Amino acid sequence: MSGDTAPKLMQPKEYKSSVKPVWCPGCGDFGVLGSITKALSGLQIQPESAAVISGIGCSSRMPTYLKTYGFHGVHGRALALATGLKVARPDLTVIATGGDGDGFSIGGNHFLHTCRRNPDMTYIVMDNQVYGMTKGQASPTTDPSWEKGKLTPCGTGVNPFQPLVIALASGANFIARCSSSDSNGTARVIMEAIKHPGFSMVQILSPCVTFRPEQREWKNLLIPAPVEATSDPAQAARRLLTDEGLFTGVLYVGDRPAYQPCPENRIDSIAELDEEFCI
Ligand SMILES: Cc1ncc(C[n+]2csc(CCOP(=O)(O)OP(=O)(O)O)c2C)c(N)n1
Ligand code: SF4
Repeated sequence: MSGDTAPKLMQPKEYKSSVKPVWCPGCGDFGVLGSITKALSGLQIQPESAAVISGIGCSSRMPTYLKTYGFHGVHGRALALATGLKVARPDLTVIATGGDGDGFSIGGNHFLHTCRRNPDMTYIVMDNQVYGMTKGQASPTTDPSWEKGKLTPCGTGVNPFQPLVIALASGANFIARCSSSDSNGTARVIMEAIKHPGFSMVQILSPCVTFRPEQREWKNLLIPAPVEATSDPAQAARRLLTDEGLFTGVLYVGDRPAYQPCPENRIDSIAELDEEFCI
């Protein structure tokens, strides 16, 4: 066979776009960008076969820095956009990316229902327990005792949102936690998440060195999960509720079938779509 027709072997750096990240030096999101490119290269997904969709936030800039298709959308709406794309183009590898504010605050309702719907896509949340882009307000995952939030100088006083417990309870089929400081380990988990059929939730603890400099310590606190992933939701719930958010690795893998749109409702052309909206 002529080498001309074989797909090009892609190295991780070839998935990066020519746009230079504007993240603060030392931001954990650099590590996540590296892990995503390693995962895409590891699976040899061609850039035109993948789409990375985001909302708004520092972490949501991710699609700009990748050579795949991408869409930097509206705050909190990455999962709605990504689900629509996956339904219309099931052949694409769809990855949604963003932050804890984008995903669990304004996007919280979409998060619940995407876990429930179980479309075949991967959701990467760079969790830094703060709104980085808007200069340091508390987010849903902020510890109540953090007293440096711009709007909460006495701490939030409310329980933090536990994204993985909520993902499990809402029906997510693949649940993992990673650290942005473990580039290769995180790349391996992202590869597993992409290969897993259904909604894969990957929380990556990714320090905001500007507004939460103490998070630089995370790399010394995180513990690789000492057990294999479980397929028993009750066992996964016990683990997630007792690990204090510090275990990393694939923590739960279920076998619920991925969402399939009804073929009878399929719309293949803009003309058909126009007709749908005619009144
Ligand atoms: C509808 C709307 N509301 C609020 C904002 C302001 N805003 C932009 S980014 C952001 C939060 C970002 O935090 P997070 O998603 O955790 O990402 P990070 O910047 O920490 O990576 C907010 C509230 C907006 N852009 N649009
Ligand atoms: S503000 Fe925080 S999250 Fe945003 S780029 Fe800087 S370090 Fe990263």
